[in-house]
Amino acid sequence: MAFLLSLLVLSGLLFAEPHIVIEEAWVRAVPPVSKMSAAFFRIRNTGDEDDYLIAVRSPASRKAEIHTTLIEDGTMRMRRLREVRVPAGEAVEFRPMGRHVMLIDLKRSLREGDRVRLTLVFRKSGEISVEARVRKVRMMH
Ligand SMILES: [Cu+2]
Repeated sequence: MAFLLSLLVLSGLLFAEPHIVIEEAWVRAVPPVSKMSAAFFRIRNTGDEDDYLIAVRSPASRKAEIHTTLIEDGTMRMRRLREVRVPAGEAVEFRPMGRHVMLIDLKRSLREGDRVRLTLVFRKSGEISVEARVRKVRMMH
């Protein structure tokens, strides 16, 4: 019985799992006085099970939060998300005016061309780190 159970668990691991790839990661360049910036990327799940982005860390800032952008009464607002589902076989975009990672309390300036390490934490896939390129844009979020 125990053998059968472990076989079932093993086959579950072998045949149903998320496979996460982070593409086109970049961070918005900000003036040296700024204490906040935002990071963007695409999360692709080529596996056959959903996964969830639950946290992000970066050595560039003391805090990083997952946000979404909404228009309420004609005003752009941001709301913190507890997690973002990445469905099996699909891709989720983080981009200006939409979902983004807010880098809060920056430890260093972010100039165009710099590289910033982002560590994305997934419920099933664990931690995945990428090097994001700093780019200049006009939009705020
Ligand atoms: Cu934000």
